[in-house]
Formats: sequence, structure tokens, C-alpha cells
Amino acid sequence: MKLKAIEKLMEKFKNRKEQLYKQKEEGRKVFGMFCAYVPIEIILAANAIPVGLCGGKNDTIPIAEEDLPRNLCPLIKSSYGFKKAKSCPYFEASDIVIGETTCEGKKKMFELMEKMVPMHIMHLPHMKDEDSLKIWIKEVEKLKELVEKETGNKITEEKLKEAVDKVNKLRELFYKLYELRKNKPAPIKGLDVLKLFQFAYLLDIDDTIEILEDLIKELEERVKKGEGYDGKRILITGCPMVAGNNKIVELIEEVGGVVVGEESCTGTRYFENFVEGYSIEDIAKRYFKIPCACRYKNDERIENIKRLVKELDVDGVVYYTLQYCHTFNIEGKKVEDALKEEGIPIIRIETDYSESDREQLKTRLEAFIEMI
Ligand code: BJ8
Repeated sequence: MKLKAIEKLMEKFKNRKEQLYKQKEEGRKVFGMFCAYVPIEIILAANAIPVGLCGGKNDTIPIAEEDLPRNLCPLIKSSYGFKKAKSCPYFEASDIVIGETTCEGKKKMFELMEKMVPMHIMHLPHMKDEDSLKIWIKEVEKLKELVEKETGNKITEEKLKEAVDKVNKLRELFYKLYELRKNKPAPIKGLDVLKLFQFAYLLDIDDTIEILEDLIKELEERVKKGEGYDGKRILITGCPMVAGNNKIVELIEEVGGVVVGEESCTGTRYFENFVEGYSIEDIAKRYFKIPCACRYKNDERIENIKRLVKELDVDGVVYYTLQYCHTFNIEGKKVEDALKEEGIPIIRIETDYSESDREQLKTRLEAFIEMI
């Protein structure tokens, strides 16, 4: 049961490197990004290209461990290794990389990375109060200045409006996709949706919009015909799964589960909440709401997980933490307690990018899925 839109996604991904370098040749600047907090509207409004960076593979970890501690999140090590080995086309195409003060590991890694590539670090305040929001608005203003300087293009009101509308359109399509996933059987596999989120960070936004539009039409057909995937309905929550890192979703779907939602930056944290207005402040406010575990008192995330469990009619939650990611790991206790209180089954998985624990994880996930 292949989806044509997913085949198109894979095709676009295959050609992305070539397309990106062509866009660069045409004079467009490329801004690499590490995080869902980077307001891509600002970059698009200057006719520049926002692109996610590699960091989902084990291969680049040994070279990173020459400089970084072994007991560090694999996402951080993998991305650093990609830059050091010059093996990520998106890194190599980037004129400048935008980092942010999210978790300790990334922040300190950026201090080493800035020797290899020009970087701009956005200060993301960890508190969620009004004073912190003011700081964040300033940071987004500073980004606008930087992008204008780097590209030589003025971000006019009109250009900003165009970019806001475009990214909101993308969000609207992801909301529609989530609506369709409420159906039983689930019209799409979690692994396909994961690839869609992973590649959405890498592809040209117009291509992602086109793929999503096609996909939604196809899924509407499937829903009409009652086609799809039965199985225990799973919500994944936790660390993002950067392209190349599909292990947990593959395992869940191998042992009889079907992933119907992701509370993740390769999931709802990528698209939830529209930018409501066309000012820098409106843009900053939307991004400030992203409930990443690096923020202090992040209770909105717990509420979101509970809401998604209900909306998507979830049978069980898989809490996914990358090894040594303290923020998501510690917040996992709060999430676990809150879900247990409501009688929602949850399993916590901590893993890295290696294959060594695949069998062990499979056994645990199989037992969880049988139990729920
Ligand atoms: S907004 S989740 S993309 S920071 S997994 S590197 S937190 S130690 S990736 Fe993230 Fe932005 Fe938050 Fe989303 Fe650190 Fe944890 Fe590693 Fe992480």
C-alpha cells in the first residue's frame, strides 16, 4: 500500500542536494538550523533558504568523540561529526548556521563548532514569563538584522506577510494530516509521517507544501474506502528524530503498533500554533510557545500529550529519550506521573543511534504493545 505522495517525497529528497546548490548558485543565501525555534519566516522573507542540518546517524560519532565527551547526546555528537567530516551537504551549503541556547550540550558544542563555520546564536530564555518574551522578541529582531545584512535583501512588510502566510499554510496542512490520522484504521504509517517531518526540515518549503497537498488528497481517499493500518495506536513523545534515526518507529510498527502521533520536533512541536499577525513580535510569540523540555516548568507539554492521547484515540505512549538528554529524560518523570494518574499506559525508552540495543528494545516494545 504505497502512497504516491511519499514516493514523491523520497524523489524530492534524492534531488534536494542538487536543487539546493543550484539555488545557491542563483545567489540565494543558505541558513543552516539546529532547532525548531528558528523562525524560518524571517529567512524566507529575505529570499534566503532555511535548511535543517544532519545529525541522525551513528557514522559521524567517532570523529566527534575526538573532541566531545562520549557521554553526550548522540544528536549533538552526530551533528558535530558531520560538520567536522564535511559530510553533510546541508552543512556545507550553509553560509551561516543559526544555533540557540536550548540545552547545555548544544550550547557548549556551538562554541567548538564556530571554529568550523560562521554561527549566530539566538538567546532562547528558559523561563516563560513576560520579561523572557521581551528578550526573545529582541532576539528575533536581531535575527532579522543579521539576515538582512547577510543577504543584502531588505525584509519588507510585504515580504514578511508573504512568508508568514506560506509557513502558516504549511502548518495548516500538517493540522489536516493530524485530523486524518484520527481515523481507524490509521490511513498512514508512522514511519512515512516521520520521514515527512524529517525531510520538511530539508526540502524547499514549496515542495513540502505540494507533497502535503497530494498526501492529504490520497489519505482522504483511503479514509473514504476504510483503508489503512490497524494495530495498537501509539503516540511518541520526546526528543526529535533527525533524518537517519528511525529505529524506534520501525520497531513499534514491526511489533504490531501503528504510530498515530508524535509530540516531538519531528511532530507537533514543528507545526502547532499559527503566527497570528504579521509583525516580528507576532512571529516571536508563536515560536516562544514551543514546549521544549529545555524550558523551565514546561507543563503545556504535558497538557498537549494528554490532549493528543484523547484526540488520536491512543492506546499507549512511548516516551523517547536520547541517551544523556537530561532535559527530556528528567521531564519524563513528570509526564509519566501525569499519564499514570489518568490511566494512560506509558513506556520510557532511552537509546542512542547504535543498533546494539535493537533486539532488547524490540522485546520491551513487543511486551508493551501486547499489554495495552
Ligand atoms: S525545540 S527538542 S529541536 S532543542 S536531544 S540536542 S535537547 S540533549 S534537540 Fe531540540 Fe530545539 Fe528543543 Fe526541539 Fe539537547 Fe536533548 Fe540532544 Fe536535543
